[in-house]
Amino acid sequence: MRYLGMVLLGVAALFTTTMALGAADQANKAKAAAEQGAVTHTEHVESGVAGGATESFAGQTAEDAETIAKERKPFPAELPAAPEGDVAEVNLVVVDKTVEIAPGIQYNVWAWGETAESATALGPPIHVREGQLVKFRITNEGSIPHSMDFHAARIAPNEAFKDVMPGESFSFEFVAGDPGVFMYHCGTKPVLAHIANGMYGAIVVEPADLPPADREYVLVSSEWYLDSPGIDEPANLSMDKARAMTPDWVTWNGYAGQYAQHPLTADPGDTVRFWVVAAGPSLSTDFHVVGTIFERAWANAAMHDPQIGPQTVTVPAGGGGVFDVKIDDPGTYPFVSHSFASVELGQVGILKVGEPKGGSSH
Ligand SMILES: [Cu+2]
Repeated sequence: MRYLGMVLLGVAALFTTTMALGAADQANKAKAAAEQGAVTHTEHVESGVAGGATESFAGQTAEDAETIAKERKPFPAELPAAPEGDVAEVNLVVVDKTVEIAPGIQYNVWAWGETAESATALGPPIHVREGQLVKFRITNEGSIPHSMDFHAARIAPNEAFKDVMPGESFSFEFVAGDPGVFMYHCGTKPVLAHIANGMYGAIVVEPADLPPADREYVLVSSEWYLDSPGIDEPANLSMDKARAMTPDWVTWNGYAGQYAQHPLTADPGDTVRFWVVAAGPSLSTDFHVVGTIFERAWANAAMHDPQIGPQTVTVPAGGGGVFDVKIDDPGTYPFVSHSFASVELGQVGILKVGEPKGGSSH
């Protein structure tokens, strides 16, 4: 219970109000800053001196943070269906965008998505089956070069993972011959900046012989390094903080505490499978579900060799892991990185099993 108390205290702290600013004023400033921010940011990163701030903005949220968090639609964690047949077509568009990474915290990212409109930081979860041919196309509608590095591919990186100039598209294909969950990311230099600015995601390569699961969720861990609080105007990357590995926020699927506010769900007795990637850019995640023990854990996504019954498993930066839990008792079960500084910085969600009795009084 002490753990749960700590976790929920952490969740509550996420929504602590620290600054007063009218919402309309904030929106206008964000819009104006977004219009200028991309250029400024680009210049900074290209010159390698993006945002020199080292002061921590951890835990600072907008005045109406709780309302914002409640009303915001969470990033979809459900594993999408894999395409039928022998070919999986994946098309991603890259755009400059301002997104929210915590309640009321705006940040200028390099986003990608299936369309420019749907693009966000992180990219969408991709699901293919082992053996499928992945036909991939990247279209760069951003202002600087970008690229794609699929960890699921065995391919010459100098040919496939090359920079794509603004306004251009590039295609390559690979056979998804190795099952697991893999990171994908932009590999353009400085890679630290491109990953820190949202250019990452997860691709699930599902083996044919995996035991069935009732619910399947994809979780990507990542950290954010801000050059300002991101409240009065959108934050940009602080390269100094990124180099020092001192994040302001650490998130599941790009947004602090979103699944604490909007829990993932399961029925009692369900087998729930988490496909987890640690995108970093630099920190690993020590995956743990409070109140249960993993039925099976495919550490490092080595799908031929599950571990039975571990409590916490490290997912390294740039790596993946697959985790099954089976929970019979209704309740709210937090999932965290058990490196608890990450929980303090926003990396906590809730798996709600059944209809838990009462509130979260403990
Ligand atoms: Cu990039």
